[in-house]
Amino acid sequence: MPIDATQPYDDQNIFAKILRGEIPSKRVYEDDFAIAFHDINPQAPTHLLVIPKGAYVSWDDFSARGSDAEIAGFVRAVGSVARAAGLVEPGYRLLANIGGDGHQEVPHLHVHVFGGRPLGPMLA
Ligand code: IU
Repeated sequence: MPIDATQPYDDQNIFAKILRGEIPSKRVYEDDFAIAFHDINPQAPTHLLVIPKGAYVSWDDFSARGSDAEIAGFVRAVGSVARAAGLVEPGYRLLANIGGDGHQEVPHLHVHVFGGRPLGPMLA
């Protein structure tokens, strides 16, 4: 079920538990600002999720409350994850689902990284 992205942050959400290591994940990257792990239901040969370490529900929440260092660090982390996954030359797709109409299901901000095959035109 899509979430209301204006809700307060719930520290019991599944990605918060993955971040704290309370639930296992196939982690591929970590730095001061972000972690990345394999999506459990991959939609492409490479399907990773990058999440900020801070407690943010949505892009709006992150851009309003996140520090410049966190925001810059997260953007760099997404780039590093794509690079480390070997996706720079063939190309890849980034996607962030936000709120109800965006069909966001997990209330911790995350960016999907898709790659490993031609992805076709973007679907709205
Ligand atoms: P969203 O619609 O952008 O919120 O999608 C959430 C994604 O998180 C979706 O692709 C799930 O397969 C993925 N996921 C996961 O990787 N591990 C989990 O424990 C859960 C969801 I729950």
